[in-house]
Amino acid sequence: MEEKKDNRKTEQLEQHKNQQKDKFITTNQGVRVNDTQNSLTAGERGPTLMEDFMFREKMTHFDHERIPERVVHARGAGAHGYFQVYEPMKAVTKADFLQDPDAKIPVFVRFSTVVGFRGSTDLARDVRGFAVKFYTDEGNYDLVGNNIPVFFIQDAMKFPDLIHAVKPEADNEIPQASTAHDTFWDFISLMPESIHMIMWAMSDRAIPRSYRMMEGFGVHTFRFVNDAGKSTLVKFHWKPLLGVHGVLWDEAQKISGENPDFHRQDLWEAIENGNYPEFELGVQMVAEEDMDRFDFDLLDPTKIIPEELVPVVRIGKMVLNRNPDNFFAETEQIAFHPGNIVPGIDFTNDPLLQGRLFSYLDTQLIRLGGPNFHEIPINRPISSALNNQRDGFMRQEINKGKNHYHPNSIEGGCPFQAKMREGGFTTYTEKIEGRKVRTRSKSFSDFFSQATLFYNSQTPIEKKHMIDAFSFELGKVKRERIRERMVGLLTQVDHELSEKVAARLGMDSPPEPEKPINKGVPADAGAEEFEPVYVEQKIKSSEALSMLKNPVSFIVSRRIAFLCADGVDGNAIRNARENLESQGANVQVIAPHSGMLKTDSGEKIKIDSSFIATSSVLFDAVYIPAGKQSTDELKKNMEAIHFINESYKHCKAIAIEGSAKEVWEKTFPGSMMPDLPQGNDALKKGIFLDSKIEDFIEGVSKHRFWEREVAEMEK
Ligand code: HDE
Repeated sequence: MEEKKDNRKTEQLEQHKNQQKDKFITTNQGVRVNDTQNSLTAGERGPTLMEDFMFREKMTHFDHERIPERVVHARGAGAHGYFQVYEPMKAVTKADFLQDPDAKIPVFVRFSTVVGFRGSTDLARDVRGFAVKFYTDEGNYDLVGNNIPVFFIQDAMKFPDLIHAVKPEADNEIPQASTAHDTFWDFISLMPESIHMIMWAMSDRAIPRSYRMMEGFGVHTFRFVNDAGKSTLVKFHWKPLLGVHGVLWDEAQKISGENPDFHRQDLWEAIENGNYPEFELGVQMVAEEDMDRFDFDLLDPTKIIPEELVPVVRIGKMVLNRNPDNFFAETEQIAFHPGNIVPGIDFTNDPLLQGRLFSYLDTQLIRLGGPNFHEIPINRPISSALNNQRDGFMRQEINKGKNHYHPNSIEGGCPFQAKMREGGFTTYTEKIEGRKVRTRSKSFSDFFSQATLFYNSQTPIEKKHMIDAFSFELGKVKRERIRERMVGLLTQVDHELSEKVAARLGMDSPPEPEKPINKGVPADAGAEEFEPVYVEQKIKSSEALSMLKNPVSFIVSRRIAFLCADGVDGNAIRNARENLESQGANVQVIAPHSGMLKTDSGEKIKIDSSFIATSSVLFDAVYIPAGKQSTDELKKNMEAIHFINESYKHCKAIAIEGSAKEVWEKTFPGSMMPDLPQGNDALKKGIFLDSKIEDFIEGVSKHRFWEREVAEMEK
């Protein structure tokens, strides 16, 4: 029974799959094709004939192969999996998929970048989309989130402006998949409400190590509604079991060149190797009557609820365990929509969410070519979809009978409307009164306090990365006045931050602004356009906002480069490799040439990549085995030296064994030599000189040795 529930979407998709094995090529009309290499011509060297239906069909289909890419989130990667709730959530929601801990609810997840085109790079500094479609018994539920819990703007009306500003510039379509240009920062510098999100976007959250290692957030406040019709406000979180890890910006840029598909490939390979990505679903729940007890408005999507104020309760787990069979059919054609909800979940009046509820259905009509996109296999619910909607481009369903209206008597009134007790969706009966106005609520006017909270919550190294990010991004901005405005905004977040960024941009340090701190939003807030207010915060720093204060160690699926050359110590390489692989690490042998490596005892080992075909930035750690001849060759190899140098700079664990120490010395001649570990402090420095393999394993598990960056800064 359990297994059956898990497989229902897969089984549904199965009906649409075809197998080519042992089959003939046919036309789309089913006629077998005897030659798909040559067109039909009048004589061997004559013109192609109009009647060549095989050629025309093949070419016409090809000519129409592309569909418009998503206007945002164009580049993505997807996976199938399932979700299981831990305990029935009956007390707060009647949603059926959140009741039975034995039920595995099929899901499809699509991770994405926002800005770049479909063919852009995975490692752009960008927000990541985190969209989950739950195929529940009560219909599809889409949780269309991001890996950052807030958004740039408060009202959907500004979304087209935001996206125009961030996309490549209008005249020359430069730059690709990047925020580092004038139009983006021009817009941001004029939109102080965006500054909280900007702080997140300039943090290492925006350059994740992997889709498997990032959080997801529903962003808006939603509602749970229980059987009694009682509503509880809810914020959704996805917590990755591997923890949240980023790469360095220098690495991100290099990965973009070395392997623009880095995240896509990582996700695919993890699933192929059985290292299924896992995320816990967390909820922050607030009783409806407590809605107004915060320093900010729960309807404002530029605000988080700090976890110190409302804890995240983990209510279930999602496991991604199957790669798609066809990228286009599944990952490209999947259509998400925050308006796809099920009984037990409902919306709030967040003006960003309200606008999204229009946009997603609308965008699918152009992207997927008509109103029947719900019939595309990946979009079909596993519960049946039945109504009086008819016709339209590419209709798949054959609706029998005369009836296509309601009410009707000729078919006995079928299909029926479902009462609430029969599972019919009924909107939460929120009481609303008000005038029609085109304005922003005053309760949305505190733009800076949570940006400051975010900055204050970071470790020094995370702050450094943010300062670097601002310096890079604004360093690419050509117009002085835009940089000045941005630095001006940063002074409102944290004066020291703005001073540091200003110094890196060669600008004078702006004075510390007056920030009259209010208890609550004052009555005249927002009287002037863009006039921010500052509200005293209950908490000054939140542990949950820092990636480094929440470390999770693991070695499974970490990529470790073994740098070798012919003559490497065969025993050493075998032992280390076996140890690491038994822990689930992904060991790759890198050598000056491809093919086979000859060890000191003449044994042959398969080389995974030559130096020229790979790069240090594609790995998490480095191991340099002993072996006199191998050491002598690596010492002379500039690519090997560069590999080690860069791995050190990027704070990775490095193991050096026996004679390989000479390669290390060649990498860092004279005073360039980093301090080597003394006694037992290898685990502090991340350099494992003839260390026990257990120590190296622990080091790799730590992800990075950021302390090294601090030490280098202090030098
Ligand atoms: Fe989206 N967004 N968005 N967005 N969004 C789209 O829908 C939009 C926003 C998010 O993998 C589009 O099918 C508006 C917030 C994800 O297929 C489009 C506004 C959050 C994905 C659209 C927002 C998101 C999209 C483009 C402001 C996080 C990719 C293609 C009012 C909570 C889903 C499409 C996938 C995609 C509109 C803001 C997440 C145009 C108007 C906030 C993960 O409909």
